Amino acid sequence: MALPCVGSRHLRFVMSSRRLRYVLLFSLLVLALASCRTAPPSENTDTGINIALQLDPDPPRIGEASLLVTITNAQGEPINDARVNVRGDMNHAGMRPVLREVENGEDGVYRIPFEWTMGGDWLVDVEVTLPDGTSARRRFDYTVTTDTGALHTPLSLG
Ligand SMILES: [Cu+2]
Repeated sequence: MALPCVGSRHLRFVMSSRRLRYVLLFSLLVLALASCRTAPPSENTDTGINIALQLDPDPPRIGEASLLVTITNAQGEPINDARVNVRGDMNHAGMRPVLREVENGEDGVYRIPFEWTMGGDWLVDVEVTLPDGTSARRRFDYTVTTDTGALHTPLSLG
């Protein structure tokens, strides 16, 4: 499913000249950047819609939680009439995503009830749609701890 992040070894045979080698390296770099992008852009400059996400609790742990999505326009003013869709997914196959949709923000903040159903690495996709149909999307990643807090001590290995 995921594209390979490094160049295949069998491409080596075509590197007959130095120039070709640079072309190849550049192509591989572009491919790598396209398929391995981990950090989302800090804002959606194309639409002017800014999406920020805070967690409660933070750091996240298994169980009930709230996502606080803050949406502002290019001038930094709050947007309260957007539809916000959230999809929480883990980085492994076979898991049911956690889906949420809310519509009313207050001071640009949309409080979304959520649940971290499993510990591990999560991807949270936030999609914002304005009444005029303009939409923006941003991806966040988090690691959800299995530690439930002070009452619980994880078993040590070995
Ligand atoms: Cu999982």
